[in-house]
Formats: sequence, structure tokens, C-alpha cells
Amino acid sequence: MTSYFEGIDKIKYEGLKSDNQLAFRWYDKNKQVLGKSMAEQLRFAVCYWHSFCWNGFDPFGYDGTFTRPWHKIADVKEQALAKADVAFDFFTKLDVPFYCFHDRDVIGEGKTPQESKKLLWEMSDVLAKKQQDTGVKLLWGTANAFSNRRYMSGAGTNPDFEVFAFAAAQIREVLEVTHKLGGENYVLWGGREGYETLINTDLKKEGQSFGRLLNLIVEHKHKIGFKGTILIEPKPREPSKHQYDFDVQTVYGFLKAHGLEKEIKVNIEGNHATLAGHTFEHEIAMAVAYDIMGSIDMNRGDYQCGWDTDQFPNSIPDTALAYYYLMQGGGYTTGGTNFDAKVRRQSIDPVDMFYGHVGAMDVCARSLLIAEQMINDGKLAKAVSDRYSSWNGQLAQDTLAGKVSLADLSKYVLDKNVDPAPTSGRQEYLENLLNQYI
Ligand code: XLS
Ligand code: NI
Ligand code: NI
Repeated sequence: MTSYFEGIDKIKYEGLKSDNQLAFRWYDKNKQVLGKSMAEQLRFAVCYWHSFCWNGFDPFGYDGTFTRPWHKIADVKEQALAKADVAFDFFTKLDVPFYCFHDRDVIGEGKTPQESKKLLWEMSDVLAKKQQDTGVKLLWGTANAFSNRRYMSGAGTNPDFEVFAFAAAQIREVLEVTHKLGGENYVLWGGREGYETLINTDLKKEGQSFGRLLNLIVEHKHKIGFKGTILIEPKPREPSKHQYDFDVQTVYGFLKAHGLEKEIKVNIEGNHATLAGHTFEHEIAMAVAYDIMGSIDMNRGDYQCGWDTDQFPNSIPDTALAYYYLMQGGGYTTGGTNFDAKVRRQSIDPVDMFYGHVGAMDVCARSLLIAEQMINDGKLAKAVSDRYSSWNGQLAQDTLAGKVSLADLSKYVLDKNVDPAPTSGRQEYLENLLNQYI
């Protein structure tokens, strides 16, 4: 069998002297960084959908621009097999430890729920064999509960109970298949869990049914003994006008409201953060602060476009800050760095898929090294802790512990004639310090 990536060898680390664009200059998988190898810290994953399912279509170019041979295969099973061959060939040549998929990426949907279930389970045997042969592991699986027209008004938040039940049944299969394949996480991205217009929407009801669905998933996870992490991937909109899982802080509030804050964590995507009006590192730092940091969908948006362009990361300062906050929180446990990114639709050659991923892996590796320096140096962290040092005093500690009343604080201020002296936030100094690491 000839490879779709004929002529491209396994990508290797060649270091800074190399100008080979099909080699890593920074990603040296065995290099030790903050106590682990780079491979173990970064836990790279390639996603199935952007590289092997998308054909380069956009709203003005329905037919797509790519001519991937497997897209022309009409038979569902044959197409799935051909696609899996290419996918695992790519993962192996790129030398990534993980991959991610939606159920409908790995094999198309059947005519009935029963047929779909059968197809997915058959395909899971193929994937299990490929994982065994290549050593590539599953970072996470997810159910596509947004593409089919039945999901136009949502899955877990659909006004029609039948759709809710359908989604629940679909998620059950994908969760079990993920478990069977040794998946380390299970992701829920609710692309249509939101609304288009409030005038046909019952917000409260949709929140209740979505909360119920999450509880059902968590119950089932424990029932089948799945040890991975359930992750919600926040995004503020697109395709919904307004999505309920807006950002990390909103998701935390929702989890808390449904008693799930110890059960579910977040999968944070760079481009979703910026769509929500935040930086990537804001979302990561927020998740670390609330103890719900799970995994990352690594990509970037476009500074001028307000949509999810899913471009490969290429800004080292931005990515370095993302890893700095991730590593400050202890790094990944079950999560990883999944490239939820795609080449541009004019990048039609097989080799372009390598350029996209290889460059992105190097950006991440270099950023991780910068984060390591920042952490070992400790100057930034010290500046922050110094800024809050007055909270170490007894009265402040008692206040946090709930032992002090408003009247006590008032007495303290009045008795002592407290007159706080403002201190500089040192933003420019710290920005300059940051640039020294880059
Ligand atoms: C879309 C999301 C999606 C999820 C998986 O914007 O990023 O690709 O990661 O369903
Ligand atoms: Ni994503
Ligand atoms: Ni996205």
C-alpha cells in the first residue's frame, strides 16, 4: 500500500542547527523539563476531524478544496478503514503519543441508531488494533451531537425530549467506546447547547435538562468504571448565537449549581478563549484557580476575524504564558495538548498537514522551555505573592477564615485610623521581565 504521505519520513528532532522544516528544532521528546520528559509534559494529540474529515469546504465553497482520496469512497466502512490507515500513518510519522476523535469522524452514521451503534463498535476494534500496533493512545473521545439536523436546536438542551434521549444514547456508546480504547478523558463540547433567539427559548428548562444529562454521564462513567476525566469545552458562540458553556468561569458556576464541580473539568481551547473576550492564559489560570483544569485544545484565532479559525499556534509569547499558568498549576494529569487546528483551505498538499503540526509542536516545546525558566526563576511569582503579602497578617487570615465580622473590621479601621498607602502594580516592569524570558 502506498502511503498518502509518500516521501515524508518520520519527523525527528534535529535541533537549532537544522533548517529542515520537516524536523523538530525545539521538540526533543526525551529532554527533561520540570521533572518530566517533554513528551510527558506536552502530551501532544492530533485531532481526527480537521485533518482527516474536513475537505476544505467553507460557506462559499461547498465542494471543498482538498482532494483526499478516502473522501471519494462511498461505502461507509471502506471509507472509515482507508481514513484510519491515513490517520495512523500520520500520527506515527509525526511521532505524537495521542489522538482524539468524534464518533462520526471515525465512521459515518448508520440509517438507524442500531446500525450506527454497530458501525461504531466494529470500528472500535479496528482502532484498538491500530493503537496496539502503533503505540498511539487515545487522549479523548467525544460524541458529535451537533452536525446532524436532529441537533439543530441542541442535544442536552433540545426542547424535544426525543432528541435529548437520542443524544444520551449516542453519548453512552461513545463513552463506552472511549473506555474500551483506554481513552484518558471524555469531552463534551456543546456547540448547539445554546440558543438563537430568546423569544422561543426557556432558559431555565434548558439549564435543567443539560444539568441532568451531565449527571447521567457522570453516573454512567462510574458504573462502567471509566477512570478518565469528563471534560466540558467552553465556547461562547458559534454555531449557537449564545452558548451556555460560555467560558471557564461560567462552566464552573454551572457545575456548582448541579453538584458536579468535583466530577467534571474543562478542556480549554485557545481560540474559544479569545472569542469569549479573554486571553488563553486567563482561561487556564481560572481553571487552575477553581481546580477544574483538564486539557487543552491548542489553536489560535485570527486577530481580525471574530470566528473560530482554528489556526495552528504560532505566537511564542502567547503560548509561553499559557504553559506558564498550566505548569504553575502542576501541569496535566489526564489532559494533553490536542491540536484542534487545521491547515488553511489553500494548503492542499499532504505535506502541509506536517508543516502545520511540526511548527506548532515546536512553538509549544519552545514555550514550555520558556515557562520552565519563568518558574525556576520565580521572579514573576514572587512579584505576585509580594503584592498580596498583607494578607498574611493575623487579622487578614482571620477574616478569610470567617472569624471576623464587618463590625470588627470597622473597629480596626477606626481605632487604628487606617490610611492605606497605594503601591505600584509595576505592570511595565513585569512586562519587561516577561520579555526577557522570550
Ligand atoms: C469546536 C470545538 C470542537 C471540539 C470537539 O469549535 O473546538 O472541535 O473540540 O467537539
Ligand atoms: Ni475544540
Ligand atoms: Ni473550536
